[in-house]
Amino acid sequence: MKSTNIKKYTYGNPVDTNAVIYKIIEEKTDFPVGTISHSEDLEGNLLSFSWNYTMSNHDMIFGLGENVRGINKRGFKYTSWCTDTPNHTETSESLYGAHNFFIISGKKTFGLFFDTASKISFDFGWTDSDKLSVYSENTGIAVYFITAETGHHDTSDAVNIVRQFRTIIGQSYIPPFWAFGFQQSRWGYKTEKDIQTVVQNYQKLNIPIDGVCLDIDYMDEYEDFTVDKKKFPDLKKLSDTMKKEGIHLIPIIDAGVKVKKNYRVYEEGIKNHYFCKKADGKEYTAGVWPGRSHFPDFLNSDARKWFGLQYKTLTDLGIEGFWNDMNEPAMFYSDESLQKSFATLKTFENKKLDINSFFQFSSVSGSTTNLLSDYKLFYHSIQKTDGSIQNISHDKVHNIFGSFMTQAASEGFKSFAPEKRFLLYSRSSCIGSHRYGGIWTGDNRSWWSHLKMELQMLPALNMCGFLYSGADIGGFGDNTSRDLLLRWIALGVFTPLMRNHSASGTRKQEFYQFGHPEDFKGIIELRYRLLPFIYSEFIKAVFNNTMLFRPLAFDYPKDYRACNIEDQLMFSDSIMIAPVYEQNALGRYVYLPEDMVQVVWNNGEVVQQTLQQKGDHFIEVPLTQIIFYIKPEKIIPLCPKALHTKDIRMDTFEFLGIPSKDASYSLYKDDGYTTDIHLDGRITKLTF
Ligand code: MIG
Repeated sequence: MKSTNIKKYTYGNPVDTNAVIYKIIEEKTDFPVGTISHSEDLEGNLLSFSWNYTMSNHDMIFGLGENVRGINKRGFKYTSWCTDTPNHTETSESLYGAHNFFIISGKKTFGLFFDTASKISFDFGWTDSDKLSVYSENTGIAVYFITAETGHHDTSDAVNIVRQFRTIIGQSYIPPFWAFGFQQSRWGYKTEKDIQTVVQNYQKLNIPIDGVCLDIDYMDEYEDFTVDKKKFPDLKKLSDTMKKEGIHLIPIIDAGVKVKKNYRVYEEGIKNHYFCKKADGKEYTAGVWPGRSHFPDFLNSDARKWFGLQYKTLTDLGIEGFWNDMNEPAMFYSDESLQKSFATLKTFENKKLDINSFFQFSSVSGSTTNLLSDYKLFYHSIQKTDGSIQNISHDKVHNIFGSFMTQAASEGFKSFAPEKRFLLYSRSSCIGSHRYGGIWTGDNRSWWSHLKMELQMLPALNMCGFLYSGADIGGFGDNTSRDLLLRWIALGVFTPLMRNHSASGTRKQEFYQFGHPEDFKGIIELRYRLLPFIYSEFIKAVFNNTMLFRPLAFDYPKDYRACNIEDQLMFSDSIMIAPVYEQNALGRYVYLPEDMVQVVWNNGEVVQQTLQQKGDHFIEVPLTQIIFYIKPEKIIPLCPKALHTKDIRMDTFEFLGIPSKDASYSLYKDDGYTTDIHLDGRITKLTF
């Protein structure tokens, strides 16, 4: 790609992460901003790399995708190291993804993408308030420096920089239309009967729904691509019947393959050397849900192709959507880590423990999970473009493992059903996998702070190409509460992935488990009535490389107040959302950066539309309500009520916004199912 605004600099020998699909000529000059220092070994591999930059007082930092803390990421430190971290809090430095793109906005505005498969850390003024530093080691790194084009028509330099970045990383994944419907999930649905009961309960209450997830219990002994016949005697029949009623079943696939004689997937993987191996050439074994397991080498194209084809065993049963789990990869224990633990435990035996040694002792058995020492023990075989094979230890490519599992599934679908769109979302991800699937943001908790965290994370995910995404609504771990769930779906109305999911052992979280389920119904109904709009905006964002969710700073760069708003988001080019994220809140303060139409949705209908003036307002928001804002010149189409996406009608609309003869909406329509997707000729202009 010819661009004077994107410059690429390479240090060491980077492993191909498959993040950037446009070839950008490497610069030989010095890095244009800040200072880079790096050292290499004799083979040119990176030993260390750092970039240091002095920030100006008002510089803000946006990006880094899936991470804790605010929309403006300044003041804390973050580490890209894909981690199974169900108990994360606001001081957790690593979550499930590795999304190394951010924008510094202020005195100088530019974007940076640190393209590496390995660990990298970002200190955004944590150690020293005006110092920004990025540190990495291992093999190599490509750094992309992006500045805004002159004379662009975007609302801000940040929007323009994101557009350029998204162009070089390639088009984001598009799921089928039904995937924009509501999905109900729980780790704990064990049998066909459980699934039918969930669906019946939703149907009884006339709450719209389009999907139910199957968690690990549908499998036979947690073996990938098997079905437990005792619990699901005829999955094909179940799936077909459900589909007729407008419900898709969405099974989970885990990264680890059970070590078990005569289990086909295991045997094929062994025979063809598709699993990751140790230095001694034996398959690496770690304990995950199936017990002792091997990990497919997703970085090896033959293994990847093989694994991708396995999904056919389930698509042959009528399945059209999947979620990929445990692909950081999470490891509960390994032979090695257990041995070490046992050995250490022995040293405590028959000793009189004092308080220090007691605490050392009690931490030993819990210290076997996700160890760097384990990640160093197994290898990937990557076919290089010149035909040679590169064997590389996992720790050096850790952050792309989950991403390449997503790619495996996607390439599988493409090979056996090239014209069909499948739903796919993954727990672990890296920039690059945004082209192959969506993500959910991993295990969260039924905490108000995690609702707010999702709100603040959404624009950063969009910057990095992840458009089909969302958090576990209601919270995965811990017991949810009715008010938290209601507030959370009020945000979920706008997230492309809208899924209620919870962990086994927690309070049941389906909407019918609470009093007055009609309150939930009223909110889900808004989602369905907005779907033609949400879908149109999603597709436009994919093709135009724009963000569905933006910080106000991106739309009102000259408005100092707007730039510092941390709890409101722009959605598409017409809406501003201001979710409530606090317990027992009567409502909240909202800042309007310009005059906007306030829409009040209550109990399944629009009850008020009023023009509100630029400035600060306190709005009361009862639990049954969603309040959002439309820009004055915009109108939003609402389709008639529907219980499933298949029943959504795109021929009659009501409109939200101020009626005027000039107002129109550009609706995108397609079949929702095939991979034939393009904007040309598919846009209808809707007017009042
Ligand atoms: O160690 O399959 O994030 O959504 O319900 C837990 C059981 C494994 C983690 C996933 C979660 C899923 C759960 N899995």
